[in-house]
Amino acid sequence: MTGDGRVTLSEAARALDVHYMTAYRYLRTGRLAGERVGATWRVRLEDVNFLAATPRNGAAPPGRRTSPQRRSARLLERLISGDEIGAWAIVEEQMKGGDDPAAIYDELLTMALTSLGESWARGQVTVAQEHRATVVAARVVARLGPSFRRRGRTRGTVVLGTVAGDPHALPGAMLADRLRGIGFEPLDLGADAPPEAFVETARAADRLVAVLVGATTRGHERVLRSTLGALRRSEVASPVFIGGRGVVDEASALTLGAAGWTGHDAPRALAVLTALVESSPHPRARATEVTARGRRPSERR
Ligand code: B12
Repeated sequence: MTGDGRVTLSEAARALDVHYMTAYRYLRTGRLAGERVGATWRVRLEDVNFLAATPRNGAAPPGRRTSPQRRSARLLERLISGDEIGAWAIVEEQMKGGDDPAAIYDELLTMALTSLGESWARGQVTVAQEHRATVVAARVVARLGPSFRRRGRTRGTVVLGTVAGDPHALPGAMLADRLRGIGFEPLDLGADAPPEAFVETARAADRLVAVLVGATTRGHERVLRSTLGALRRSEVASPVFIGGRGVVDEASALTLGAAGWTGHDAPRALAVLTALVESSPHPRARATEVTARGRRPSERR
């Protein structure tokens, strides 16, 4: 063992009583986190001991689950390595351990991406690593997305997107899935969405409940204002909210002309939209009324 609590992969394989190639596969699939030092792999003895106590089906034994911080750190290592298979193995392991896709998004992925941003800001992660990590995270989100699908009639459409000039696409993609998970039909415009894209999509939406305009970085006030202005001029009658980490608080959202603020995380945004539809005496009728230019869909055809 080295002085820093790490062992070589051969030592880890012996401790786990598996072939070296099996231990290597654990590395490749993310069951074991490792770092390459020259020609050899080093892994933390603590992780080896944890894996040794974990049943072979991948589920952590009751009472032996690692802390959320440790789990998101393991995921972040896989993201930064550009290792989609390993990242997905960690997600699957969490789901076998009882987490649902919403928890994977709101805790595991959000924590990993937040600490990616902090490491980038401290200069500990390069721009290349940040890009690789984001691509793998996006692929994980794409794989998890269909599990948020729900049967039955939806609670109405929510158009959402991130304003022109802001390249962050994952916050909207993750929020869209979370909205679908509680029964809304999301129409996600992705990142860098121009005002006209919000207008066109909102006007064509069936049973539009609300439009959510987002910013992940600060300094987008001017374009937030112009997007809201374009929606107002086009007579989209549904409420337009703004949110995301680039919008400081409710007061600034209201100052910019929004109907309200959806906050900095998915649970708050879901609560705002749920309150919106539940506060209406006739949510479905109301959702039908708030179509583009104040006309019902039948009148537009
Ligand atoms: C990945 C990433 C990037 C990628 C994005 C690629 C992509 N395809 O998405 C790239 C590399 C392009 C990038 C670029 C930049 N980034 Co960046 N990035 C990140 C990082 C690491 C993850 C973002 C993410 O996906 N988060 C995951 C989700 C879950 O985040 P979330 O905000 O919690 O999302 C929830 C809420 O927003 C909420 N929500 C509530 N209401 C609403 C409403 C709407 C409409 C939406 C969409 C969401 C929403 O729902 C979401 C789901 O839970 C963050 C770190 C972080 N803390 O997030 C930095 C971060 C956001 N980036 C940052 C910065 C500074 C930049 C750059 C300006 C850097 C630069 N100087 O070039 C540029 C932007 C350049 C520009 N043109 O503006 C800073 C922002 C700091 C600030 N306060 O403004 C952060 C926080 C990093 C840091 N710690 O400093 N970035």
